[in-house]
Amino acid sequence: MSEDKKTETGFSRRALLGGTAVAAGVGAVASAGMLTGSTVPARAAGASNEVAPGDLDDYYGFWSGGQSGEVRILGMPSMRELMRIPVFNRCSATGWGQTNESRKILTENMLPHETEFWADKGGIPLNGDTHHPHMSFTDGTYDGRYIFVNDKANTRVARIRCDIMKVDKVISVPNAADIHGLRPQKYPRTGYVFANGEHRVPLPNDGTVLDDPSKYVAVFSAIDGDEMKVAWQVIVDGNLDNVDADYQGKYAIASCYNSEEGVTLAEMTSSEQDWAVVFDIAAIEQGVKDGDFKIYGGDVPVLDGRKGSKYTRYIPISNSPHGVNASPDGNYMMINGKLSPTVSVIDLRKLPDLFADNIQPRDAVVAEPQLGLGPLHTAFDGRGYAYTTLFLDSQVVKWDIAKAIASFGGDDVDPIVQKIDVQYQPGHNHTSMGETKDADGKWLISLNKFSKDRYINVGPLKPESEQLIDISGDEMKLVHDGPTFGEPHDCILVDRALVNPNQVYDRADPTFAATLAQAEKDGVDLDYPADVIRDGNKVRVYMHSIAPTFSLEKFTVKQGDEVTIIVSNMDDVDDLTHGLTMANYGVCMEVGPQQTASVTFKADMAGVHWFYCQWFCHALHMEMRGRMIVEPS
Ligand code: K7E
Ligand code: CUA
Repeated sequence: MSEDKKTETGFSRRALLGGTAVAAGVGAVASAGMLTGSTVPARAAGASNEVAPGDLDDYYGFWSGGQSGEVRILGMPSMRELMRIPVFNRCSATGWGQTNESRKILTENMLPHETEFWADKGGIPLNGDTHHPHMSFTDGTYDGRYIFVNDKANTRVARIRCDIMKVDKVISVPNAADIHGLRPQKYPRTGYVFANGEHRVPLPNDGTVLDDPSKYVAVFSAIDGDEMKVAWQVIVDGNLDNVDADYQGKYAIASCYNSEEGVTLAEMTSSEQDWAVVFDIAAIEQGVKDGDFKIYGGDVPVLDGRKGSKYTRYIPISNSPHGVNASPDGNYMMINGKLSPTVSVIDLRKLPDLFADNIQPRDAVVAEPQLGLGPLHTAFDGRGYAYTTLFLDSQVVKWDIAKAIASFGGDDVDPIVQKIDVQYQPGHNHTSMGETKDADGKWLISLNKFSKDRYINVGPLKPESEQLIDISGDEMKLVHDGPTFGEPHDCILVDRALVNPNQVYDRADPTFAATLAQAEKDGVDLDYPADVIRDGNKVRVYMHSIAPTFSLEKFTVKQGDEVTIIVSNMDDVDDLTHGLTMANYGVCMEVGPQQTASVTFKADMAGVHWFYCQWFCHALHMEMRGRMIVEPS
């Protein structure tokens, strides 16, 4: 950040906080942080998760926001919440869900029937149920490009760009119902994003088939993560819960907790055996090439992967398995038992033989350690140990993968190394870099569904409780309790060296390119506009902001006009965000440095209405405002 730019644009927020000397000092620290962590020594794991004031965290934690519909960024191991990324929700602070740019992203890939359904309901569903945030991979490890996340509530998948930490694509997944499990392809790269339609529904679900569950199907989708378009789908028996991809780029494996294909609780849990379904990616791609599919949902090739299909194999697993986790050595896939006290270990190297029918499905299972009650998810440290959450026992169990295999083979060895109590009833857990081949074995986070007495009472609705466990030594040690809101389900811990967001927007950023294209048509200055363009009863108000002013001190419209306000923030200083609130019109948006954002509303109320900058930016921030004068019609 340059001092010259600061003088051009007035005082930066930093300057306000303590004069130029301090500002320069803070700037220097901020720059060091940008250099992929190399200039700030990594703190020793072990003693504490404390990150002293002014020090930086070692990991980015990307947290699902659960029913809030968000994704959040936590600094780890401090567990400080650093940022919220609105995804499927309406965000009051940033205008996500209201700005034209965000609405374009949220609506452009809706299905035709959804567009029709939402037309008189605000245009978009503004709730979501995020479970599984995962970063894109290259060669088995995180590559810092994107975070993908599912919306179980409205069958969507979103992509977050890690350079600006904002969503750039949202797609509705046709044919499938209620996307739950989601994992990116790890090798050679992402590539595909695998997404499980959890609930079984008729295909097509258009009213032809109704209360006849025997005709419902679950749909597995492979989304092209570059194009954000469904590449192909496979229908399966049973339902689909969680999914993971291998490290070879050959298979994806999903768990099924309802092989009974029931629609009531009793029906769904009646049988002793469910299964994991294995998808052979190359065979499916060949099937698509050979035309062995039907088209549903517009243009999606849907293959039949039900029992007997060459595209899938069904491996019997005890009662209602849940989590699916690939070990970082690339050899095993853990299927977590849930209602069974076991984790079933599938040896991925046996899958070619399974698809060649040289072995029986159960022969692919090489261990099935009894770990405790309610195993849901498993994480890894890269040293041969696995860490499984036990929902009913409220514990995390550390176990030795090699010993589990030996004991399955008949050796008298106990794979269990240690059990540690967590507060309470954990779902997912996650280790630092643990879902990549670079699992570093430093930290484990347990995402607990209940917090009860762990925090001061905030009323009937309690926070979830994430607990940080030091796994760097021989023994697991609980070091920190961190509350979270909404039910996050899942998170990932990414080495900060792999994530390098921008300080300011690029003026050519595609998220507001359409807005600038319209500005160009209107003949206004793309960077420094101060124009009001009337187009029938549509009025486009172009302003730019440089702290502490908007380029228009007032503008006049007629009552009933459709007004679009387009603000370009020309401050080129990091952390110098402005915003625009149109008072009493329910309009508010973030405008980051070098960003353009716009919002459209109907100027129904005659009179004088102040717009103001709602993001503190300058000593004269309160004065950063202007008037919209609405002449009565
Ligand atoms: Cu286990 Cu939605 Cu991944 Cu909850 S899921 S725990
Ligand atoms: Cu600009 Cu506050």
